[in-house]
Amino acid sequence: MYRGLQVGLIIPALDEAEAIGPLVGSVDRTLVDWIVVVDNGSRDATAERAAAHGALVFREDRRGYGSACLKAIREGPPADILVFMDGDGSDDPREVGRLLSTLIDDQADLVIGSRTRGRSERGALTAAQIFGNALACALIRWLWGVRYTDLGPFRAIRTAALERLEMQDPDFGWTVEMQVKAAQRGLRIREVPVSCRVRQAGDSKVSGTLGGSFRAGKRILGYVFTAKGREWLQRN
Ligand SMILES: Nc1nc2c(ncn2[C@@H]2O[C@H](COP(=O)(O)OP(=O)(O)OP(=O)(O)O)[C@@H](O)[C@H]2O)c(=O)[nH]1
Ligand SMILES: [Mg+2]
Repeated sequence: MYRGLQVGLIIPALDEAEAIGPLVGSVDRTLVDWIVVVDNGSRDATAERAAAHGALVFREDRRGYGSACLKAIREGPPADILVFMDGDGSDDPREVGRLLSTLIDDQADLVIGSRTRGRSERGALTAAQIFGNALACALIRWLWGVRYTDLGPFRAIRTAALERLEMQDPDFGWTVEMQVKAAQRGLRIREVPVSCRVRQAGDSKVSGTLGGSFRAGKRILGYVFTAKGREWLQRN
């Protein structure tokens, strides 16, 4: 509960057995009412460890980061505010309070945790990730006039605002979809610096591999151009 508001934390996780327990266990439960870990068919003990540390565990058979988030939004307990965070320990749960206070104090609808504005541990962000993020943010600024500095996973949003976004991307287009739609619909957007650590254990599924980075980059840039194209078609 944060200043009388119900807060839910959503963590998509795939094969994060080593990192997920300590991560879930270190969340300040005076701020967060419930934690949902969405497991996409992990082959390790991710689900058991998350549950043992107090998370509700959902299973989603449809693979993908966005599918997991959508499952939690649809089936999670009620909340006024939803916080999203990765399951590999890269984001620091101690910074949840900073996202929440900015959301409330600045009367924002969406608060993005910006890793480029915060302090990143050496090696936490790859060159491809930094370049891809900067490019996507520059495009969003050019096309919609909203200035973001990151597409990081760590973020907080009011549930009512999220419903207006009608999120759909089942994969790694999820974060950019939320930010583009927030810009299109004129949500009140803020950023706060967050720190970013090297994943605490386990294997990378995205930016740690060349193929993963390429797929995510293609999906993100593809989303930006498609969104603009659709907007243009609707107007003409
Ligand atoms: N539910 C679900 N979670 C996923 C899937 N793929 C990745 N994840 C989770 O999404 C988060 C981001 O994936 P990572 O592999 O850490 O990607 P990254 O942060 O770009 O790369 P790292 O440098 O390894 O941290 C992690 O919490 C993963 O467990 C998926 O298909 N389903
Ligand atoms: Mg990661």
